[in-house]
Amino acid sequence: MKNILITGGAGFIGSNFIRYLLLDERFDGNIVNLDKLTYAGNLMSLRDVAERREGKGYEFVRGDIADYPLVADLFKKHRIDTVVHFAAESHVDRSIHGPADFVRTNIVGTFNLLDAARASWKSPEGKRFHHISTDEVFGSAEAGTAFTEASPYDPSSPYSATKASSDHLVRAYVRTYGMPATISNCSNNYGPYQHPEKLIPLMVLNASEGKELPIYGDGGNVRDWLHVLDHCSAISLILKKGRVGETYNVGGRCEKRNIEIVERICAMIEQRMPGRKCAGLIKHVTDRRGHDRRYAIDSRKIERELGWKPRRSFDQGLAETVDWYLANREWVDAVRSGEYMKWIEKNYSMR
Ligand code: NAD
Ligand code: TDX
Repeated sequence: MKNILITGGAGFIGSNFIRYLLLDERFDGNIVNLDKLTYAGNLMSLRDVAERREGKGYEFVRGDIADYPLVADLFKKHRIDTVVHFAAESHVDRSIHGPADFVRTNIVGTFNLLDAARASWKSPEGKRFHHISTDEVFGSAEAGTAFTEASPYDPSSPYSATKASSDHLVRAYVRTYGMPATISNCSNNYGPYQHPEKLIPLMVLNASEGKELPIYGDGGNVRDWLHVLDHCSAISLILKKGRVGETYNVGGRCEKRNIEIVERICAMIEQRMPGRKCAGLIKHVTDRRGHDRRYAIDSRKIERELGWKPRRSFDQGLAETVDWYLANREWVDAVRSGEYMKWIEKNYSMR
């Protein structure tokens, strides 16, 4: 792991992963962060890192993973030996309203990266392609069951169908071309730098601003929550010790109903903002189409084979996350405002 191409490193999990690597004193590799800076990518999430490390083992490139010449050029120029592929259109609701970008980035983009790696890597020795995927590829889990690595794929949304498709491409490249690849399918992440379109940051910010808290359907849908830094530690372990061709499921053993999460956030906001009353803000709205009822991950394989364990309890992680969004208004305002995109257009031309 010397010259790492990280795709989607300006997004939620990618930016946390880059910080995770660069804060580790034992890490002596070089990182190229390739990100298109869509509405979901935000360089402010890496401002501290860039100030200290830009040009010193860290480089940002604004570009599209679906642009083959660009990707091939980066492999060559930076002698890339490792890919950690986060870049994706990631929001289920957006995929329902406009699936085309999801097909382009999640399927064509992943294909491009695989093909550029195939063309560039003459031998699999010392190379690794790690593909970040999701538990949503398995569809909805029946009560009492949890997804294993052998669970059948049964995606419900255009988002999860495109992620499933990209997983299949990665596996096909392993079997057909001997691509030294691994895949991880992770459950719902939470933590700092997550776009406020997603449940937890949306509810924290709306509750703190006295805005409505929209719960899809009856609020009984269950997600399995994992702190983003516990996901980062899983990815790092897979890169170091994971077996080529294998898939690892990563989850928090932390199933919660959406309504329970929102009620907890309300209680935390009321505690932190005396006078604010949140219960009346909860509003049940029309359900998401194709809404999976429950996700649950069985992560015994990564625990057993690689010794991974999540370190943060949900109580502690959620409280820290609520505090982070309340303390980082500058980041929130930048993500929400069109001014930020104008600044990006001015300072970062597309490669
Ligand atoms: P995100 O939406 O916060 O970030 C995605 C990043 O990819 C953004 O910075 C965006 O600008 C970039 N991007 C989008 N299209 C691109 C393109 N064509 N070329 C280059 N860059 C592009 O997403 P996230 O929540 O950080 O998710 C990262 C990965 O993890 C995704 O592959 C997602 O499917 C997977 N995942 C996410 C979760 C979760 O709970 N957030 C859980 C499991 C798996
Ligand atoms: O306003 C809302 N109201 C609501 O009830 C939003 C935004 C969400 N929800 C519900 C839908 C889901 O049951 O909350 C749950 C979580 O929703 P999201 O935050 O949109 O996440 P989800 O659809 O579960 O997908 C997330 O986890 C898996 C990520 O966005 C995916 O990229 C990842 O693969």
